[in-house]
Amino acid sequence: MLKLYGFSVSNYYNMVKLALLEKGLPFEEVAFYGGQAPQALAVSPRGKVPVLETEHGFLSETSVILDYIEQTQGGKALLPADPFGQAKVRELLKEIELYIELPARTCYAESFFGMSVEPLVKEKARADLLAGFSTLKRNGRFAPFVAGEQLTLADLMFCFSVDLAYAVGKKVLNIDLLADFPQAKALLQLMGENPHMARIVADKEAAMPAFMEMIRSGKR
Ligand SMILES: N[C@@H](CCC(=O)N[C@@H](CS)C(=O)NCC(=O)O)C(=O)O
Repeated sequence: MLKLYGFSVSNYYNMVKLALLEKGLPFEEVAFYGGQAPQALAVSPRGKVPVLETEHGFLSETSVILDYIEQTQGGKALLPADPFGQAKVRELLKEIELYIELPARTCYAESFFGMSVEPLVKEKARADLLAGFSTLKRNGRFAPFVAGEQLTLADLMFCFSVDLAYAVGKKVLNIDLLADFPQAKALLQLMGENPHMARIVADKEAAMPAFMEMIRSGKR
C-alpha cells in the first residue's frame, strides 16, 4: 500500500492527500516532519514534506508525486486524456507553485506563526504575488476548475496555495489578492465544499497545536 509521509498542517502534504482521496486509493499516513537530520534526509533528499513511499522506494516533490500517482494508480483521472491538455494542467500547476505559493511562503512566518519578516522580503512578495495572480487570471480557465471543466492536479495546487497567499496578502501585505478575481473566489469555495476537504481540514486543525508547539520550542 502507498504510504504518505508528512504532517497535516503542510499544504503540499494536503495536495497529495486530496489526490489520493479523490482517486479512492488506500494509503497509510506516516508522521514525518522533514528537516536536516540524517534519518530525515534518508527519506527525503532535501528534507521536505511530503514523501510518497512506493513499492520501488521513496519519492519527493509534490508535482512529481502527483504525476506518479496519476500514471501508476487507478481511480478518478486528475489529468485530461490528451497530451496538450495534460501539459496545460502542468503549466498552470507550475505557475501557481512558482509565482504564488513560493512568494507567499516567504511571509508564512509572519502571517501564521507569530514571527516577523523583513520589510524587503515583504516588498518582493507583494510584487511577485501581484504578478503571480495576474498570470493566473490570464491563463486560468475557471470553468469552473482552473484548467477547465474537470478537476485536475492544477486545482490541488490552487486550493492549497491560493488560500494561504490570500491570507498573506490580507494579514501581512495589506492587499486583497482576490478583490477583482471572482472566478478564483468561486473556485476556492467550490473546493472547500469537496467532500474530502472536511477530513483534511479536521486533520489540519487537530495537528495544529502540536505543530505550533514545535515552532515555539524551536524544534522546527
Ligand atoms: N518543492 C517541495 C516543497 C515542499 C515543502 O516546502 N514542504 C514544506 C512543508 S509545507 C517542508 O517540507 N518544510 C520543511 C522544511 O523545509 O524543512 C514539494 O513540491 O514537495
